[in-house]
Amino acid sequence: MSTQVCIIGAGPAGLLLGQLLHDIGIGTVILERASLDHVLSRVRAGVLEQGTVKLLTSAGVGGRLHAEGLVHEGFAITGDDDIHRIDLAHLTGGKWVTVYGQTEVTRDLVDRRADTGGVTHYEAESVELHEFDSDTPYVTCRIEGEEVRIDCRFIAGCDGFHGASRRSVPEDAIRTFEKVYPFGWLGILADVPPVSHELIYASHSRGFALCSMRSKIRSRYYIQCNAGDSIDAWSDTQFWTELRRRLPPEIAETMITGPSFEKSIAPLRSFVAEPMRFGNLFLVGDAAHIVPPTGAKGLNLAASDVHYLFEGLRGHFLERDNHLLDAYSARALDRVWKAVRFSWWMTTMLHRFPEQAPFEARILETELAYTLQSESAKMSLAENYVGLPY
Ligand code: RFL
Ligand code: PHB
Repeated sequence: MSTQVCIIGAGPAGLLLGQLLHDIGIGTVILERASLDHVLSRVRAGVLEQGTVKLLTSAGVGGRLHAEGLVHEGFAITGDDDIHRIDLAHLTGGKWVTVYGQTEVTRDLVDRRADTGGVTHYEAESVELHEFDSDTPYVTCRIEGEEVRIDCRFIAGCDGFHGASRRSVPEDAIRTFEKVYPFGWLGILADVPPVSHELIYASHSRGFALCSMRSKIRSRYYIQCNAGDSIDAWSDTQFWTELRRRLPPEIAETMITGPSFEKSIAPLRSFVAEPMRFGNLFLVGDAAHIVPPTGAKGLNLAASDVHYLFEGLRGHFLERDNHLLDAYSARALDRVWKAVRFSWWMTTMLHRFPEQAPFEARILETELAYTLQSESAKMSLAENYVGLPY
């Protein structure tokens, strides 16, 4: 088998890159370790920047997104008793975000790839990358018990944090930066109307909570939990009780609860690998970087990486011009680090850290108070939340 770009991973990064390339006639094969059912059942991000929506639209998957996505022009940050609205539209000169689940984004991309005849191999086992420091790299794997070799010009490593791509780079060629936070997020999905029509980021003395949604009848709620907590230790009743306690009483009183149909715990970490190019292998999305979900940036960063790589590959194949491809790593990392900083800042300011020194605790309280009082601090928050331009 041979193709121009072999893409490892059929998450949003791999599928979006694959579609953009396919639509301008550049050949791609996507290799995905999991089954299609598994890929379509993962529940993750919910907030899309306008740049992400634009890119998805240009990949031909804007239909359902524009029809069903919820436009949000603001969100709330609450303390133990107080509620502050961050008016995104006002603070950014008219920008907004769209609430539309990653599960739906993935489904739309999977359907579009099938409709346009793109090749994706699911349940590809033992994916290995070879000779990507040459102009004739190749990927091997096992598909339905058969050994397969895919020759290509470039490899796009879109296989997430635990994938094979980053691990195949020699240790002395890569530098990594990591911060693991001493807590996780326990998240649930439930078919109950959201407690508010906008997202609520709750910075409570008992710990952080987030009220988000997937639609007008489906809520996505999170609470900060201990890093080592087991999911079995959290019944629905315990979850709802704790969530209510972390919201100002006037909001908690109006919350409608019901059985959850998805419940999981995500660890929180910041991670960056540099550079994002190794010869003819490019790392894209979570394969190269992870941010804690507090700033809603992970999927959006995967999209901006895809944009930069797509521009580079288009230049190479259609215009015989490599300058954007050569600039990929630097352009992507510039935006990545700004989102890493913002996500770290939101996480640090809004969560409660175990065993925190009293001085640090007061500084963080003051950081939040200042942010909510100062128009320029709120403008900076809003500018980053809606997404820096690219
Ligand atoms: P993915 O989605 O992890 O996809 C990688 C794909 O590669 C496959 N794979 C392999 N395939 C072949 N061979 C191998 N050896 C392979 N190893 C892995 C995997 O099966 C998978 O299909 O990475 P991608 O495409 O870079 O996308 C990144 C996003 O998924 C991620 O950044 C976001 O979900 C993060 N995130 C959020 N991002 C936002 O922009 N806004 C949000 O509101 C938001 N909320 C969240 C989040 C992530 C969360 N969790 C669970 C970590 C909320 C949560 C709770
Ligand atoms: C979500 O809806 O899953 C979500 C929303 C905002 C975040 C993180 C996750 O910051």
